[in-house]
Parts: sequence; structure tokens; C-alpha cells
Amino acid sequence: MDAIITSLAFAFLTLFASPAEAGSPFELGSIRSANPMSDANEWETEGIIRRIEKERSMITITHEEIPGYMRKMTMPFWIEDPKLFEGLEVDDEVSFRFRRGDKGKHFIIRISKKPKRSSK
Ligand SMILES: [Cu+2]
Repeated sequence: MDAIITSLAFAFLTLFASPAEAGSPFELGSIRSANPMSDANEWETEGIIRRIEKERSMITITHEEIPGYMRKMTMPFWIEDPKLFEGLEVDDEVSFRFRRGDKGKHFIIRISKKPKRSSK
């Protein structure tokens, strides 16, 4: 009999304990707020390659306007992963994603050629 009461009591404890543990929304909230700027430092845009300098890990691109960040301009970007240079040539139209790093340098994290358009 004692054993039955004990297991019943345990079952009740488990039942009532579980909802209390469902406080995970708070954990989710803190995970989100721990990194509120995760996307604020990255942008996606398109442009035309003007210069490629592998030895300096740099590539100069005339990029389109980036709303809320930059007007259309020609500027250098840094490339940390040399693989990203593969297949790129001056005058290529590209779409790319970059992040702002230390000292205002902009690092390309993904870049791909746009399909060549037929002559306008
Ligand atoms: Cu710019």
C-alpha cells in the first residue's frame, strides 16, 4: 500500500513539475536577446567588379545603393577566404554578401557571378 501511495505521489509530482519546467520560453528569449545585432552587421547587394588584387586579399566593386547604409559607389572589399576569388574576373556582375569588421573594413562572406545578360 505504501508503495502505491508513493508511486501515486511521484506521478503527481511529475505531472505538476513538468509544466513548471516548461519555462523554456524564457531561455529562448535570452538566447535571442544575447545576440540582437546578429544581422545588423551584414548586407547583401549587387555590383560590378572593377579590380581584383589577390595578393592584398582585396576586390574593388561598384556596388548598388544599400538602403539605410550606403549610396551607390565604388569601394574596396576584403576577402578572407581565397576560395572566394575563384572564377571571378574584372567586369563580372556579381551579387554578394558582406559584413563590417574591424576598423570599418568590409569583408565579403559570399559572392557569386550573375548570369551574363545579352547585350543591351
Ligand atoms: Cu560602399
